[in-house]
Amino acid sequence: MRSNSAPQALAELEPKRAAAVDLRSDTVTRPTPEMRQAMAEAEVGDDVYGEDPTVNKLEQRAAEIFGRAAAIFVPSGTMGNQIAIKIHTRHGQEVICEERAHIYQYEMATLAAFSGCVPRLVPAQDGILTWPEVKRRIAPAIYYRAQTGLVSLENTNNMAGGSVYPVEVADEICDGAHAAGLPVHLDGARIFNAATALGRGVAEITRKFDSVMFCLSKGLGAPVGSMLVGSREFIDKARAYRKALGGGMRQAGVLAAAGLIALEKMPARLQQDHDNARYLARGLAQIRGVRVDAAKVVTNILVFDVSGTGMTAHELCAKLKERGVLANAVNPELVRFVTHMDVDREGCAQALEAMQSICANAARA
Ligand code: TLP
Repeated sequence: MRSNSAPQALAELEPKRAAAVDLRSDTVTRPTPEMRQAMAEAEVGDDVYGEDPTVNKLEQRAAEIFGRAAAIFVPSGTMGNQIAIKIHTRHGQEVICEERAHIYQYEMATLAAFSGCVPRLVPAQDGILTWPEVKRRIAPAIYYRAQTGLVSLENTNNMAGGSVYPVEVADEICDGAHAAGLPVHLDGARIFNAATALGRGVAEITRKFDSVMFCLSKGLGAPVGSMLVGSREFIDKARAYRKALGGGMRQAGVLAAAGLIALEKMPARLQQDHDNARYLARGLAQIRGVRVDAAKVVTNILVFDVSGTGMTAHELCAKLKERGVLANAVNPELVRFVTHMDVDREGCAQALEAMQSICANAARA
């Protein structure tokens, strides 16, 4: 292990901000100057040998903050989720999840390719499952039915507009699943946003889950990386699967150093992103042809219906781009805006102005 001293000029390097108002995702956040400094100065070693002190510290802090025995640093949220699914299930089983779940929609069918499972999809109001809805999808113990291997929840639920599980609802699902002999995984990519919205701690709102994945590289601003937390035995298995997937990183302390700042300091600023998202939602609700319920925007994601504007979501996003506002279409009707630390209130006002003028032009045409 060896420590590197920072090149002098680095501290002065203010990262250049993109000119566009980028509402595509909170994944676009760039590391802060403090993160860059910590990265340059990080003590490092070979993490595959367990010898990177900065990675070890990050894993220890994540375990402490979540009140768990152990944690592991993984390159991405996708890898964290898929390792957890692999550990909890066997080939030929079903995984119960909400129909918009990231593990199903955006993880390249790894659930099937790697774990040999199929999703049992559940539609849910605002993306929030309840125990009765989960319970009726658990396969009966009949030899000719594929058996349920896992229940997986997502909090916040990304594509349902960043919705948040009330603690009692998630707890009841965990209790019910456990009583039925099933483990429960949490895709908590944005669990700090959920905790902020609920005014509760992450350990408290996740304590009943068997495993939790959360991302450092979204609203918390780290450049790369996610964490998986759970029991010691679970994390030991996760270490082997991470290596199998090519996720064994060497001097990963340069990344973990930024991750530590993300974990310790950045949750405190998430409320600003939530306030900006609510501000955007209120503005959008005034625009003819746009449908959004501002009261339901409780974190940093808004998914709104633009079918009344006469444009598809893709057409609208192309027009926004011409005006320096980047956003993603979820499908032909829905657009997603995600607020984060690299978009301030002024940027949000600019996005609203662009929306107003594009929709007014479309209405005239
Ligand atoms: N989400 C990304 C896209 O993949 C859709 C985004 O822009 O929101 N779980 C949830 C709930 C996520 O939203 C994401 C990323 C992940 C897992 C995966 O994380 P990464 O991108 O690190 O693999």
